[in-house]
Parts: sequence; structure tokens; C-alpha cells
Amino acid sequence: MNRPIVLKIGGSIITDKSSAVPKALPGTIERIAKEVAGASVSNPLILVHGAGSFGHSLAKQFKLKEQFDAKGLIETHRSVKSLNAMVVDALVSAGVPALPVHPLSCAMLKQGRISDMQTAPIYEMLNRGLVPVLHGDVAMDSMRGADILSGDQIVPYVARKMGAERIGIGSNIDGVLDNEGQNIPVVTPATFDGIRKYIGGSSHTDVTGGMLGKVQELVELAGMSGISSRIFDASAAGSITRFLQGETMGTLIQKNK
Ligand code: IP8
Repeated sequence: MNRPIVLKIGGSIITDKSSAVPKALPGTIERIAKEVAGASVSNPLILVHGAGSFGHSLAKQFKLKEQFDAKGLIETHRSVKSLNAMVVDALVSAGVPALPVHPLSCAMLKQGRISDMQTAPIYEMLNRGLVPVLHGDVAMDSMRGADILSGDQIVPYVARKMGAERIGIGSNIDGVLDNEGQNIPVVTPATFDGIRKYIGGSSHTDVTGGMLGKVQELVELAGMSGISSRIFDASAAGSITRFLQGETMGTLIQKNK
């Protein structure tokens, strides 16, 4: 089996993240599904999507980062699961052999970090030409009862365990920007400290850290495993196709030269 590509689609792309109630963007979900279906890449693909307005408002409302709340846990999982079903349905309709993988059911956290995750089913799906679709979720936590599990944490974990070839993070901005709003083409562990002050959190309700959290996880991964990531603007038509075909776009995060 070729080494997989892990692609995360941000919640800000597939939902209206400014909405206080869950609001999907079906046209965009369909466009992305068609681009995935039409891409000619020989690597197996693992998809991860963010929670957007299906997760962050509920997580905040029930204070899920501060306290255990069974009702909040259930409501939030049901909500992100419904977004996942829309994504999987759109992929299947476009001809992609996609299957849902809910992190709540296969991951265990300790103090908010993944301590264990059952990835054998993901491996076997890839082996059989299927496309697992994971998502930002809530998950059980051995110290806190439960916590939020961001897709941004799932991506590097799964990429490392599956020996990914590369990672794509489809965001709503064109990669990492400097203090003048200009794209920074390459970030390495050596340059990260100098640019972290430019990187903001999220402009909307986001309980998992926005852009800084994303970049930090990916810089660590590049440094430790040599797996490179590309953060790119996934709101533009054709962007998913371009990423999958390996084009230069957004910001490349890679190990030190
Ligand atoms: O949007 C967050 O996942 P993310 C998950 O990938 C919840 O950071 C439930 C808010």
C-alpha cells in the first residue's frame, strides 16, 4: 500500500462558523466531495473534518473544556455526527467509497491529549480502497471524564501512526500569514518561534485554538517524523484538487533543511 495522504477540511469551510446554531454549507460540501472523487492520486486518502458551528458553540454552551457534562457530551457528539453524515453522504454520492469513523468510539484521551486510538480499522479500510472520514469530536478522558478532541490533534496522530506521505489542512485563509498579511511559503521548526507572534487564534467561537494550535501540532510532527503539511485556502473552487495533485500553494510546514 502507498503511504496515505491525510486531508483535513476545516469546519470554517463546510459550515457557517459565525452561526450560533449548526449551519452546514451543502454546496461547498458537494464541491469538495466532487473534487476528491475527481482527483487522480494513487495514495490512499484519510479525510478529517472540523466541527464548525456543529461543535464549537455547543462545547462552549456546556463548558465541555471545564467540566464533565453528560448531556453536553451527548448533544455535541450527536451534532458533529450529523455533520459527518452529510460529508460522508456527499462523498458517496460523488462516487467516493467513504465510511464514517467517529473518534468518540475509538480514541481515549488523558488530559485532553490522545492516549490511545484504535487505528486498525482505518488501516484495513485503506487497504481495501475505502476512505475513512474522521472529524473533530468529543471523547472520553481518563482524568477529566470527557474533553474536546479537535481534528487538529487527530490529523498528526493518525498521520504518524499510518506513516502518512503528506498532510493537507484546508483552511479559510491562505496558509500562515506574516504581520502584513502576506503568505509565508515555508515554516520549519527552526523558523516557527520567530513567526508564532503573527499567528492568531480563530475569528469565531473556537474551543480548540484556531490557527496557532494547528501550526504548532504540524511543526512538531515535521520535526519528529519528517511528515510535511500544507495549509491552504480550501474555500476556492479547485483547491482540493490542486492540493491532492501536489501543487505548491499556501504554506508548507516541513522539517529543518
Ligand atoms: O473543529 C472540535 O473539532 P475541530 C470538536 O476540528 C468540537 O477543532 C466538538 C468542538
